[in-house]
Amino acid sequence: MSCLANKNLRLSARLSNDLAKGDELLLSFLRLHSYRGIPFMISNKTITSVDALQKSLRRGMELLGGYAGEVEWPEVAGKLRKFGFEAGWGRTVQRIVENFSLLADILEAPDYGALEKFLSRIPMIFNIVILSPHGYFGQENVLGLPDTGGQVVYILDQVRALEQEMRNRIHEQGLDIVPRILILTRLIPEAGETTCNQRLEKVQGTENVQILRVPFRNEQGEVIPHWISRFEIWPYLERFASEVHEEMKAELSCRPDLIIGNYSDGNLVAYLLSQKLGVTQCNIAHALEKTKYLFSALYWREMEDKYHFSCQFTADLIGMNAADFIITSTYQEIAGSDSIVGQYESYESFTMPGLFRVINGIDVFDPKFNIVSPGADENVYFPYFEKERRLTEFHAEIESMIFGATAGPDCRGVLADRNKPLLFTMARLDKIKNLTGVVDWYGSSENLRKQVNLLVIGGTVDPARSSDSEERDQILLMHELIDRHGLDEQVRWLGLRLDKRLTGELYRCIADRRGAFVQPAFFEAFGLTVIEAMSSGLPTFATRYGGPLEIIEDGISGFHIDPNHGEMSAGIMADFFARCATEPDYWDQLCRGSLARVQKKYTWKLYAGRLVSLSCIYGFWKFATNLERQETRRYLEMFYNLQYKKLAATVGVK
Ligand code: UDP
Ligand code: LCN
Repeated sequence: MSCLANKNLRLSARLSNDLAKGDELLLSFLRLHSYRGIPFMISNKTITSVDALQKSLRRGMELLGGYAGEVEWPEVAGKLRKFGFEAGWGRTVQRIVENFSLLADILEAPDYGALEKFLSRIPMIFNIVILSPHGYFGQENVLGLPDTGGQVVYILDQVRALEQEMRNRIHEQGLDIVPRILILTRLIPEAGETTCNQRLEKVQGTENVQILRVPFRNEQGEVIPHWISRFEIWPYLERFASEVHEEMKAELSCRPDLIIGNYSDGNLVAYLLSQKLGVTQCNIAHALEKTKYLFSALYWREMEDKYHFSCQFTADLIGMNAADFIITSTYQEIAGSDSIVGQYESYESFTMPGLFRVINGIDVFDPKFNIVSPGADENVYFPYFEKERRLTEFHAEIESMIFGATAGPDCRGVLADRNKPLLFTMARLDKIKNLTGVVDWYGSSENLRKQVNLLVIGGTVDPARSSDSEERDQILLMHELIDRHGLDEQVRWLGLRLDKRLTGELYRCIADRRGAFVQPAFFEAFGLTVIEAMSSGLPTFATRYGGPLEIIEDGISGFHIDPNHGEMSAGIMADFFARCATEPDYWDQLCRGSLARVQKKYTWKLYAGRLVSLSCIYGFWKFATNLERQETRRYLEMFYNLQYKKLAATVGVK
């Protein structure tokens, strides 16, 4: 963990140096602040120098010494304006004094802690644009569709938490501004049972957050009607970015204060927009493909037809180097662990033979990296024993989903023995998620089969209904495994897309029966299902490759399993259930451990507070280093135009 501390020190040292060179920088930054032409904090006419600012701060503090702490800004505004202050310092006198004195201290002696605190209190973030082009971005009926999983859940939870945080901060700053968030995604005319063909959709549970959808177009300008795999969207992104720019301008009627990109495509579009508008760019990877596929750089040619990694890794390099800051869900996502290379680390140096050789692709010690872990929606994923909150109205439906006596088009297998606990797994039916692996381990383990039933939710049961070739292969393999091991009475496979509240209640129903959750992926960047299950109180077994290695403390808040050693993993699960049978408190012990872990580390409230603070801090950082970064910007622009565009043109437009 020491490298992260180092990063903060480096950032701190640079900021302190810059400030030591001139508090002018901070003053110029403060003078920039306004909202739709109304200045905040400092009047440009009265406070024109650092000396004048220091004097005004002293006079301001003296004046406010005569007021009670709870007196509000409008009452003191007239007097403070005479010293050159405008709204934005705080709602109450207590807060205004705190901020005056913080700034006065910083101007006396720069200190990173105080600077960070002060910067995060400056009113800066009112409009946020979030980019997530690929997949089906919707609020219902989408999870489990190809390319559609945790990223959508993450963003929808993120915007709720962010909006709340922005509203609280704006209120505390004494301002009367309604924050706005726009999620920009792709409009898919042939949207099936989803709303992805609608241009604008309000996000439930928010005041002012919308999903704005913009279609992909071919070179002739015709709208592309169908879903396109995330591996094949590269030729559409530049045009998408420029249409997004127009639509965004029309919707917001001002420049956003922050642009957040998601995944390789969203980060590339975020780069194009941020560059055009000069807005702070934040990147979130979710899951970089590079480490998911063995030797994906070295053997890129062999994989090019299917995955187009030449485009994706080029886009990644541009996005991550252009970003003002990057947030990751875990530490290992940046720098890896003893047994696995970090997702970002894998971009440090690599070769794609015949294409390029990358040296210093990214510096994982760059202070732009920050760990800000997501949570699981606490209104949906709460402990099974909170009886009064339970959604009992779903119980009959859940009962028939799990134990229904007939299989149907969305279901295979009818459980013969209803008394056994359930081992539950759920994911998109991608190869990497390895749901077929868990069915194979289960089928091969007499010990596990004896003790539990297996419930699998993922994909569709009928291969003809899948539009994704990788998913189709997995569906066929799943059927083959159920046949081969004769599992129709012990495995229930559901190809359903559940409402999130139903999913929450399902985890709890599995906990009622003292079951467990298993996440067997070959690699999982973070793993929202892992924290959802843990938040419900379910003991969880999860892959040791990726985020779950950090989320779970082995044997305390769950268990690590190795997807490459199925027999061993099945053994760990079988031992757990055997121990629970003889030692009933053992299950409760794991349940308590899981709940404690998520409460401490994985909540959206923690996330939103940190992200808004970082946006302010890096907003200042961008301003402070604007000139120094011009060279990098030019290099990236060249890389984009000469390399990326050429590669994207090789992906067939369909
Ligand atoms: N999910 C779902 N139904 C499915 C598959 C997934 O509701 O058939 C949800 C799941 O509850 C979680 C998200 O989709 O909220 C998956 O996120 P995760 O991070 O586990 O994996 P990803 O799909 O992003 O790789
Ligand atoms: C994508 C993934 O593959 C998951 O591991 C993450 O949990 C999800 O995005 C949300 O970041």
